[in-house]
Amino acid sequence: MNYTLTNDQIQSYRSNGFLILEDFLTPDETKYWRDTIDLAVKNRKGRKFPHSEVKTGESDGINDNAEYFGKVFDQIVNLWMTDDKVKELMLDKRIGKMACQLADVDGIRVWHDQSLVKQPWGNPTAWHLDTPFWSFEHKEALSIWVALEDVTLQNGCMYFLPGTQLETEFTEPGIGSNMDDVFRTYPKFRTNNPVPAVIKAGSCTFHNGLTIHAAGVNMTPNTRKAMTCAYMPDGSVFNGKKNVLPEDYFNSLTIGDLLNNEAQNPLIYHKDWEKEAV
Ligand SMILES: O=C(O)CCC(=O)C(=O)O
Ligand SMILES: [Fe+2]
Repeated sequence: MNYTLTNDQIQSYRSNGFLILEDFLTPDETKYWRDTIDLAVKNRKGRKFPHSEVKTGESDGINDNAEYFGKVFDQIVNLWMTDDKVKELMLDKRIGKMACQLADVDGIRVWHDQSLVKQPWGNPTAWHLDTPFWSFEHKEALSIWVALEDVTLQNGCMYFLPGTQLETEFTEPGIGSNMDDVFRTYPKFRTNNPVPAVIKAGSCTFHNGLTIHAAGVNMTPNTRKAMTCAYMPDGSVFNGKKNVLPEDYFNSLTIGDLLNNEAQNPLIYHKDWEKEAV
């Protein structure tokens, strides 16, 4: 795993709101990630969340229009909670450190991971923001998106609108069937040019959850498999939204509570750990 970031890469992430990292994993690591994640997905038997019976493709209270959204991708959330090998991959502190360096924060917690498989002929992923869905508000929340197969213009690569993270907000434009719905909230970005992230298996992207992004339609008879993990800066507090939180935990929270439950949002890296190691 190439987990070192140059200053140029960090600066590029800060101004553009995303970063493409070629050859993040070695070919052997890529195969291990793909095999491990395939098995963990299989064992979930279509269950979208660890704590409910909702199946991927069914209405989940987060996205409306299940019929359309079910064919955007198969979405299995928090695989780390149901598979120890995925847990080892997702809680890797080297990745946590990268996330901290990009976000310029002291510590980072897992918000949720998700396996995203665009099936053959899968619908495109409409332009959207991530952070407005989540149960906390932090301008530096971010995600890693690891390609488990070669990702091309044909099979549904990610696209980013550079710099938009500096001007978007936490209000929830949602994600619907129309590619351009987000521009009703952000008309000024309608004429911006997107950057596609065509990457080989084992390469990855990072993006700020406030960067407007999308993914293309899968115009191939093959899958497009990606593994992603969303990160919450340590110290973030509950904003009242349920998102992926299990019912019991959600009901126990009051707006303003620190989201520091290790079983739900493990801290995977903190700057202080470096001092302790010395
Ligand atoms: O993989 C996709 O189609 C979209 C992924 C995405 O929106 C994300 O990782 O935030
Ligand atoms: Fe997203």
